[in-house]
Amino acid sequence: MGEPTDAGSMPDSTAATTRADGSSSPWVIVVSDGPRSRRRVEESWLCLADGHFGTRGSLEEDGPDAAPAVVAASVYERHADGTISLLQGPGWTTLPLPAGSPSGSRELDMSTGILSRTLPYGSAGWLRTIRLSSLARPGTMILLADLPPGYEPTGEVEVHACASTLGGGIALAISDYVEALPPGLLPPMPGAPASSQQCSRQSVVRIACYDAASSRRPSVTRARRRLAAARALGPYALVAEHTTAWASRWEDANVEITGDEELSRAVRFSLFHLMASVASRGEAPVGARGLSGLAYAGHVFWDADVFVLPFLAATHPPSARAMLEYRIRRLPQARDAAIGSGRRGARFPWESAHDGTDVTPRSGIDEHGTVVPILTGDLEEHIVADVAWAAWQLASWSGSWRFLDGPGGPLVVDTARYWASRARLDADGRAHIDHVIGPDEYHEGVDDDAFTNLMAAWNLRRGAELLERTGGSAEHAEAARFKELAGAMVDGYSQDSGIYEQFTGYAKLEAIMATDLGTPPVAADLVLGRERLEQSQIIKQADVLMAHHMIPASMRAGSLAANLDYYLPRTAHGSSLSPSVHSSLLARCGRLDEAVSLLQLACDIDLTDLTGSTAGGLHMANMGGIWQALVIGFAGIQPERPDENTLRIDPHIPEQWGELRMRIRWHNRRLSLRCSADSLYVGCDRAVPVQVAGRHRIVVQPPGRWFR
Ligand code: IFM
Repeated sequence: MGEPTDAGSMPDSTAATTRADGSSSPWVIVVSDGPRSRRRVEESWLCLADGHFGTRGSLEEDGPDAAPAVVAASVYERHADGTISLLQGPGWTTLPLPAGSPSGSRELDMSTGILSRTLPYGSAGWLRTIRLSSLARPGTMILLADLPPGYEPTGEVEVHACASTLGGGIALAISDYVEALPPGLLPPMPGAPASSQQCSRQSVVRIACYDAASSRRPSVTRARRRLAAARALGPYALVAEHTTAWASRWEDANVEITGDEELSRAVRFSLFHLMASVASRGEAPVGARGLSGLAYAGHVFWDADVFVLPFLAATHPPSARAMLEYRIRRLPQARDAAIGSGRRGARFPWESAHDGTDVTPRSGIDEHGTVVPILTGDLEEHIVADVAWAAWQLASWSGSWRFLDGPGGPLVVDTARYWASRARLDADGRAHIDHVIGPDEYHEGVDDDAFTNLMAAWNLRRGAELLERTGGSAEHAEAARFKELAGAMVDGYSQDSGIYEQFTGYAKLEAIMATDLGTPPVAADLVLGRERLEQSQIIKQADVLMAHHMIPASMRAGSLAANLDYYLPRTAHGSSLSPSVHSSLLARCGRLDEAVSLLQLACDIDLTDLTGSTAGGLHMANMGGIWQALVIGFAGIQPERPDENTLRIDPHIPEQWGELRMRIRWHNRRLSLRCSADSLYVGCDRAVPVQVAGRHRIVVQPPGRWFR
């Protein structure tokens, strides 16, 4: 069984979208201070991160109550029971306000990455704060606030360090001082006359600078040095460089649905948190909840490679490259794992943390309090091909072989070697992969999971290509073996039905439909119980359909519609990874109403805490999936090879949306697209060859042109 299911409890939280005066902005999430029971969810929504450090959006007075305050990418700790999770570092956001202060509201401006707060307070009438985690200078955080009565800033630099049992840690140098801030930095004072808004006011200026390291002591000196540099710059310049950095990220990544402000805001909420969660240099491990919470212990799953990475490959390639660097640097452990299981090549772990060994928990507690084994660490092997796919994605969006011919090559070739040693040939020469778990974690230890086999065959073929590109005769011989094996791989496809059987024996299981259990998303394991569930056709998330989503060119021509008809009704969406992928596929098939409603479901997962799990952090894979549904599904763009010389665009846009507008980067070009039900505009900064809806092939010259 996989780890505890994502779907479960009823929604009890909704991020507000309008302010008290009724105004709204498609760039702003407004959160009125809610009941204490919603605080943990609000902290996830309002998390601020810079790719390296994440600070949950706890209230200033929440103090030690907050869960957790600050985490740093790749800084983990080992607990007494041997489990490994992200280390919680010292916080920087506490102010001495009385807990239970009268309720105010907070606004996360996603265009600038600034979280502001206004609350009725003391004799001054209001207290305002703003915070940011500088995108321009990672590791530097700023809090500006009206001076609370009686507050004594330390003026001194305080230093805190928090050591991990794994040898690493997080260091903080922090200072507070009081300064008369120029108007405009803090939000306007509600109800105050314009003349008073123009006054400078005595304010708290807090600057907090971090250093972190996964396996050595963090450097307090470096944190102090960062602090000195930030103090020398001052709050005005720090805010300005941060907002400029966010503006430049949105230049390449913005998405807008012109006829639907709420959907635009929900999509941007996803993109904002994706951009904030991934560093642009070095290595970037992206946990299932990014830097916004501790659920899944901050471990890295296929969520990163398959769901998050394509968005970055298409909008900010340095971050996608940093994510792959995380995998590249852990190839030695993946090679050891392959050898340790009697295979060759590289076997990436289902869950990983700092050092690239497998950290998947071996057991969990079910809803009856019984200890149940968790088998995903042993059996969910498709992660091996997913990593190769991610490397290929970066190359396909960038239109260059350089990464694959260089440092990325082993991610594809060594993973192919793993499959070559993992597959079993039967007496008829057909290749099988026995005893795995596919993306559908409701069925364990199955043989010939179609997704796993199709991805393994895809991986073998791509590995062969790279060997042929760069190798000599030994490599050509190995490539020939890879291709032969890929051709022999069974895929469960039936010519008669047009359906891929999810795994051997799936068709004979009890045909229960998801709607028999409730309205998806349904935690079918809780409704049916594990034993009955395993004997049923109910699936947790896209499995065969996941292959249609990721490697459409490898699937039998025309097979998507029939498989969607067959598998969608059997899908409980018991994982947050599920709705967006189905939305994407439905859009490709022109089933737009259903596609829109699953896209909405995906947006609701965090914004309404749909499954009761947002308190543990935001669902990064779902957020990446939302972008993929829009770009791959609705706009119909899916680069599959580095050497494709034409950008294929095949939009399917609902009438009610008006235009779906998006910025992407493709083959070193910056593109801006406007897709509607009956027209398409392609804007570009350099000439770009495009093929629209499989028909026109034309080279679009800057600044762009319309297609109708
Ligand atoms: O990786 C996912 C998996 O596909 C379903 N269960 C949750 C994991 C982490 O998000």
